Amino acid sequence: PAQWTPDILATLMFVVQKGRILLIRKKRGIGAGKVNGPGGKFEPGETALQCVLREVREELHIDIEDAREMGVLNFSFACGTIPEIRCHVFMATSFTGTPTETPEAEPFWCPVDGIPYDLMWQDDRFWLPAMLDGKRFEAFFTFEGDRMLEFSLKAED
Ligand code: 6OG
Repeated sequence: PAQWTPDILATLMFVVQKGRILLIRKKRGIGAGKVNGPGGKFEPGETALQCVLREVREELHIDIEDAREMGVLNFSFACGTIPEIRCHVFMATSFTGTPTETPEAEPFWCPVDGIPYDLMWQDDRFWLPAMLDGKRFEAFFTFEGDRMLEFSLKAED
């Protein structure tokens, strides 16, 4: 939908290094208890890149060196009381510091061929494999609570 405008702007970061991906168990906020990448909501005046670098620093105490924006995820919720979210998704291969547990997130490395999709938001299995193949993408998802109702995805060939 071309005229769709989100209530919340957010970001996600996936660091991939030596066949492994850096994921978190999210301890609070939207999706607490789920596995995801680090990330979060924009602060006023921030760009997507500034937001994702700040969020990764706050959540894991590392500084990303080569962030690349790969795609955009748009989430709407059927109940209408949860705000609609547009999420800019980044990848990187290089960072400084050591991924450290914080009150927001518990980091862990996972083989890229063993991503625990059953512990993640239901949309991730549809776009994360394409992104890991280097494809750019945009997708729209409708959720009812935790349950994905429908989606459309455009990814590069
Ligand atoms: P904070 O509460 O941490 O910002 N997020 C989602 N990620 C996926 N993969 N699927 C969803 O399906 C999501 N809804 C939200 C975006 C929220 C964080 O949670 C992500 C942000 O990184 C509905 O400030």
